[in-house]
Amino acid sequence: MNITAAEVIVTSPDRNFVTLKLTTDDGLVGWGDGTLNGRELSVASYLTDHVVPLLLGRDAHRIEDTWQFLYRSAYWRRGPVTMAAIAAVDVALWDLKAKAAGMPLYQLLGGASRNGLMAYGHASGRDEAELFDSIRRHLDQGFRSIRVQTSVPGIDAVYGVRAPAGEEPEHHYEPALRAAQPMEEDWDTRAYLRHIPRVFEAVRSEFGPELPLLHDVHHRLTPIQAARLGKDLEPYDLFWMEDCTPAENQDALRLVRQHTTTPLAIGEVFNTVWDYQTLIKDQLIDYVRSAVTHTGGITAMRKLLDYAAQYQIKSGIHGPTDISPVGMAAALHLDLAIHNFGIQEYMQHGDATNEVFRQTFSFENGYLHPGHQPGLGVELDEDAAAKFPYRPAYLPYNRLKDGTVHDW
Ligand code: KDG
Ligand code: MG
Repeated sequence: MNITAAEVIVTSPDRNFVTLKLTTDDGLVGWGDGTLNGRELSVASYLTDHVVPLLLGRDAHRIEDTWQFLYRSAYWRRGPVTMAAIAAVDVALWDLKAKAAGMPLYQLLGGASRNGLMAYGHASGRDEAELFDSIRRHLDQGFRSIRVQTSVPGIDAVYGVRAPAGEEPEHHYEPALRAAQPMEEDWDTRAYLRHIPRVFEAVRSEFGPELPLLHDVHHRLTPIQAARLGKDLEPYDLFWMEDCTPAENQDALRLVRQHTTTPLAIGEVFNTVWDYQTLIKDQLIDYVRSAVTHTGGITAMRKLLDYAAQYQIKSGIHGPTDISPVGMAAALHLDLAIHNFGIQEYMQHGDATNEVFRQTFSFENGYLHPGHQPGLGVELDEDAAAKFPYRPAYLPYNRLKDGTVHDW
């Protein structure tokens, strides 16, 4: 099964996606996701200019060898662009192998370890009434675990708060706004730390003790501030507190951990197992948040999650809408096969994205399933993709009241 063609497709239905298409001499087609939100064309170039020429004529069955070859022959290691490009190749190869075997990918990864994948949705509101409505809407859609984000008095624009249903399409709050410059948002740590525990107190008293609740701090706190928030949230029994502090310095999480029993999730901006070495070995976290798309694909994620399993650390694979349906499907097959599955993030894509990416995965009663089609179960419709050309889009960034740039 040799690779005869490799092509990078950049399309922008609701947002930009970078997709790798591999074709083999058996006539099979495999798809990989290389989308890196806000920096999409760098991965497209890495693939087109540097990787595609190396793939032509290679045996598509040799997944591990191709992974090692791309990782080591580049000489320059790690980094989001490289690892997203390797992920695109790796996932496309797994798609091909599973199609060649006539099996859904999870069968090649060891078969199903469960019947479905508990998914969490994103509820948010500018005030309590909007937040409660959003939670109810998500419960009506079938979600049984909910991420809670709200506006904060004293902050004009906060991460993760979408306009209520009816005012804008659900997917429209997306942070990668189609602007020529990154949007500026503002941040006030003291206002945030005062407000968030009150929000969770209100949500718990309205929705009861059972509903799993999650919260994303989005890298904004110092370790001691994160420790305080974790302690303040303990009465509300969170499923996890995500990205409470930036973790280039992995030891930062040690301080948070010493102060709170609120479970910690981290890793959506990481791209290799090395970013987790201390975090996992010293049991400083509870959930691994990497995306298959940003962490070298199925091959690398499987190894990372197996390492985490030795320490009773579970998966919480990144699944916002900047992961394409191809990347989502890869996550779902892996989730189904591994033993240490925790939860899967699920933000539904918009209609235009679903028109470009034909999917077979399902969401019922709070559980996702990748479906039973051979391969990933997602096919890109190239005619539909061509209707949505690339448009530059940046993620927002933050400034403090005095004008200092802050983590977003
Ligand atoms: O591209 C950035 C988004 O993927 C990120 O902001 C989403 O934090 C996120 C999440 O938890 O889904
Ligand atoms: Mg996050």
